[in-house]
Amino acid sequence: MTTPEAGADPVLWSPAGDYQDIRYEHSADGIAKITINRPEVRNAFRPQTLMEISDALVEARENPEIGVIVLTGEGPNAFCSGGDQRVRGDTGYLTEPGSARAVGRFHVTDLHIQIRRLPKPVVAMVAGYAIGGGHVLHLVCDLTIAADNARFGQVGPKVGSFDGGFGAGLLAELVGVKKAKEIWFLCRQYDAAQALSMGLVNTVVPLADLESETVQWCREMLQMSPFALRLMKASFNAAEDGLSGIQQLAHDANLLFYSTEEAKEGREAFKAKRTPDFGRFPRRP
Ligand code: S0N
Repeated sequence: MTTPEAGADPVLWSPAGDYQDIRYEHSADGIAKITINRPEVRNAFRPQTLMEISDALVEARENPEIGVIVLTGEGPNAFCSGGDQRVRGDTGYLTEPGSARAVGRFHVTDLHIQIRRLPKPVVAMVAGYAIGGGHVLHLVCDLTIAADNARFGQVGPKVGSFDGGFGAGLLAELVGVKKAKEIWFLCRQYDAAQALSMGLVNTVVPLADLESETVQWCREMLQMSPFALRLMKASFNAAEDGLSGIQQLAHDANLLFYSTEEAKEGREAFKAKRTPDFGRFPRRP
């Protein structure tokens, strides 16, 4: 069990999984916390890290006790510094570097989608650097709570890479196209106050208060209707995600439709091998 830091709310985090690159924990009141635990490389991710985050996200999604998920990095120095350059091969990031079976790809591609598809709010809790692919990770989260020592930026054009997916499109939507191009073309770093003023984060708090503030935001969301939150998240994403965004929203609507007498009449008639009687249901204006 991880005890709270001085000044933090009394959150006792209980281990909820056994991983190598991350810590996965639950609070008693419905918050799941995923911590990238590689501080020696500023919490850079290798394929193993991303697979473990993905696995924890599946648990958090399926677990009915969990309402909100926090994604963070270990220690005060970094949220995440992006892909681990030491395992970057010529065809992507390598799952088994050095071995004949080493295969490169971008595991983070599917993770971005998984975070956006997850029907519960995902909150990035950022202390220190959110850089490169680590910056895109906070972008794809629903909210970002930043410590006053946070620093944000993209490094792709400096280190021979780029993310033209959510890393470009979402960023442009958040801060405007000109600013997004500046961020990518010049690879500058921006401090927490600058990030707040350009709409990149939701709030900035002293480092010592980061976890208690994040937990407070999570607890406020835990008071809300889970299905309304789910539908709002799907609605925000629908425009950006095109047909797959509409699909999410439509399937959510179908989830609700299943509980109506009208939908049940169709199901029951089929099972009873009779003609359905939809005549008693209103044709709503
Ligand atoms: C984060 C930075 C700014 C921190 O600077 P600071 O505090 O001065 O610390 P350092 O001394 O630089 O670092 C401490 C130790 O950590 C190691 N380290 C840091 N970042 C990484 C990293 N990303 N990979 C491996 N090691 C890292 C340092 O080497 C140092 O180690 P020691 O103590 O042994 O010397 C600064 O560290 C920095 O700028 N880091 C590099 C940032 C970077 O290049 N990130 C990768 C960018 N690319 C991606 O993220 C890929 C994203 C991706 O997967 C993708 C997805 C879809 C489409 C495209 C892509 C794509 O490839 O971009």
